[in-house]
Amino acid sequence: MPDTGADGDLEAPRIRVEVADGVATITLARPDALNALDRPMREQLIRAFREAERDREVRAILLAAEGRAFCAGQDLREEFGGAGPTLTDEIRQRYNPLILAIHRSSRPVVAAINGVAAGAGCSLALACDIRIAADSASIVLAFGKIGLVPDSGVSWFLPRLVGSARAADLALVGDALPAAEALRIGLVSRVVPADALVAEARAIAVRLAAGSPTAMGLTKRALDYAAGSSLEEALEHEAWLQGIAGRSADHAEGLAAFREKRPPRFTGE
Ligand code: T3D
Repeated sequence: MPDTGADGDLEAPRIRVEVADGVATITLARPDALNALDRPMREQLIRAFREAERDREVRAILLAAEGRAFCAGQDLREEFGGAGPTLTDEIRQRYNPLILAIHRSSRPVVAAINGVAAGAGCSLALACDIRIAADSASIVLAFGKIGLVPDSGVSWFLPRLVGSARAADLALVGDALPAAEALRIGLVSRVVPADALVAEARAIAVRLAAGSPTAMGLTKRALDYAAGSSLEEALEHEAWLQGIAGRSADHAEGLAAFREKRPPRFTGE
């Protein structure tokens, strides 16, 4: 694949998107650079997640990667400042919208972490709802080693996932975390043999796609809201969301399927 991103060609192909069985599989496809994020890749990822949000056929999203790495983070060959955008510009214009597009997607997003997830590559994985790692994968914050601070949501996601003590250790000491340890501390929820990763992650995504889109989207909103609210606020928010879910055709279909002892056919209505 020609590596034409440096000349400003935002269309230089960096990802693949396939939709099947209700699942949009978005694959990072720059394996020669360990799927490092250059501007075309960031741009194409934002577009892919936004398009998936608009596509009614898409009921779950799988974020996967080609080659031996998941993503080595920011492409360190890209230059910032001078006449071009600064780091802060780029973070505001592309990284932050990308993280928000993933995290705020109404569809469940599964990350299949096939290899190292470093720096902003780790951020991509943390923004997903479910992380499944190959037993050979690892997670490394990497920011500190090159004199940067955790960005793209790491400072927000990490303590919520693993607690403040472990978050500080990972961010400040910066050692690579092998998949088994990532599972032990709750940074990923499943670890599978490397050769089974894509099939296992896809199977989970297909199961999610068969669920109620209404319930999936509202469940994500409930979890997100509760992370920043008091118990009283979360209880009230749950009651409000349950009102919406309870009036949905998906709920009626779920009840009918239960009573008729058949699998439900959810429509997202
Ligand atoms: O906008 C902003 O800049 C702010 C945002 C910052 C967010 C960030 O992501 S900061 C963190 C950036 N990422 C890193 O610092 C990680 C750098 N990479 C590594 O530490 C290592 O490559 C890995 C631990 C990921 C993997 O190590 P290893 O030994 O398996 O592979 P390697 O030999 O180091 O790399 C293989 C190739 O990939 C190599 O290219 P070559 O020599 O074969 O032509 C290497 O240069 C390239 N590569 C790896 N990471 C990057 C990269 N090329 C560009 N950018 C990278 N991040």
